[in-house]
Amino acid sequence: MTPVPIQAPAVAGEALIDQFAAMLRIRRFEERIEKMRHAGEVIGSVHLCIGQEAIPVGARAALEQRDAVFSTYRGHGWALACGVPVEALFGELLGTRTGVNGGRGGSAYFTAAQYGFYGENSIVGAGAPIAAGAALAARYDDSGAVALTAFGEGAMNQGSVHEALNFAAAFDLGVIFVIENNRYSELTPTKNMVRDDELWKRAAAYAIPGVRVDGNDPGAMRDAVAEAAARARAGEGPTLIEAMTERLVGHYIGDGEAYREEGEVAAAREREPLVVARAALLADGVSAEDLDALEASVQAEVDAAADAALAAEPADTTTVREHLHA
Ligand SMILES: Cc1ncc(C[n+]2csc(CCOP(=O)(O)OP(=O)(O)O)c2C)c(N)n1
Repeated sequence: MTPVPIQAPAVAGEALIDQFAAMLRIRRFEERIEKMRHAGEVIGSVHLCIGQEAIPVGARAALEQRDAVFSTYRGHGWALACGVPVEALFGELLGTRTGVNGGRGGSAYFTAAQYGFYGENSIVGAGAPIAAGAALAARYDDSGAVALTAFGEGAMNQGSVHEALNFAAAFDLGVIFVIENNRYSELTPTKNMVRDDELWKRAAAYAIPGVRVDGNDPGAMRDAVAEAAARARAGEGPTLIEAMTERLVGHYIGDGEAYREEGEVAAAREREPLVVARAALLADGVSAEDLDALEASVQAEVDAAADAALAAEPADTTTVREHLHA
C-alpha cells in the first residue's frame, strides 16, 4: 500500500451526497450536544469530533454489518456512522431510559453492539487490544468479520497500542488500526511529542502496510479502509491507516484552547470536510437549492430527535443493578 496524497474528494455523485448527509448529521448532532452541555442538560465531560466526521463516515462505508468498530471517548461520530439512531444517542447523553444504553453509558462510555459499535473507551489506547481480541474471536468463529479500532495520534505512544499492533501483526489478525490525527493530544501539539510525526511509517516496524490519507475526505477514507478490510478478510493481517484531520473545537467542551496559534481554526474551517464536500457537489452539478434542502432536512431530523429525547423519562434507578457483570 503506497501513501495516498492529500487530494480532492475521491467520490462524486450519489456516494458523496450520502456521505455529505451522514457527516452533516454528525455535525448537527454534536452542535446540539454542545448547547445541551452548556445548558446543563448533558452532564459530565464531552469530547466532540467536529471537523473529524469524514473519518468514521468514510471508514464505515467500507465495512460490513458483521464487522466490529471500537472508538475513543470522541466516538459520537463513529456510533452514528454505524447506524445508532440519533434519538437513542441524544437519549444516552441526556441520561434517559430511551438512550441506547438506557442512559447509563453517557457520552464517553456507551456501546451499541447491535449496530456493530463495540463501544467507546476513555482510557487512551485501550480500544486497540480489545479490537485485536475481537479479530482473534472472529477467526475462531470463522465469521469473516474484521475489527476496526480508531484512536488519536497521542495513543500511538501508548504501550497498549504497540502491543495490539504487534500481536495483530504476528498472528495475521484482521484489525484495521485507524489513527485520527488531529495534530493535538489533549492540549499538546503532536510535533512536540515525537521525533517523526509521520506515524503511518511505524507500520514498517510491525511489517504491516501503513498509509497516510486525507482524513477530511470520506472517499479517501473509504478506499483505504476497503483495501485494508479486503486484506484482513483474506487472512493477510492488519493495516495501519493514519487519517489527517483537524479538530475545529476544543479537546473537551469548555477547553479554552489557549494552545492554538492565531487564525489556526479559521484556516482549518476553510478545508474542513463539510466545506470541501459541499464545494465538490456544487462542482459536480448538484444545485445549491438541493444542498440547502438537504441541510434543512438533516437539521429538522436532528431537532426532532433532540426534542423527543428531551421529553423522555430519566434513567430508571430501580434497574441500576441490571447489566452489571462482576
Ligand atoms: C491511559 C490514559 N492516559 C491519559 C489520559 C488522559 N487523556 C485523555 S485524552 C488524552 C489525549 C489523547 O490524545 P489523542 O490520542 O491524540 O486523542 P484526541 O483526544 O486528540 O482525539 C489524554 C492524555 C487517559 N484518558 N488515559
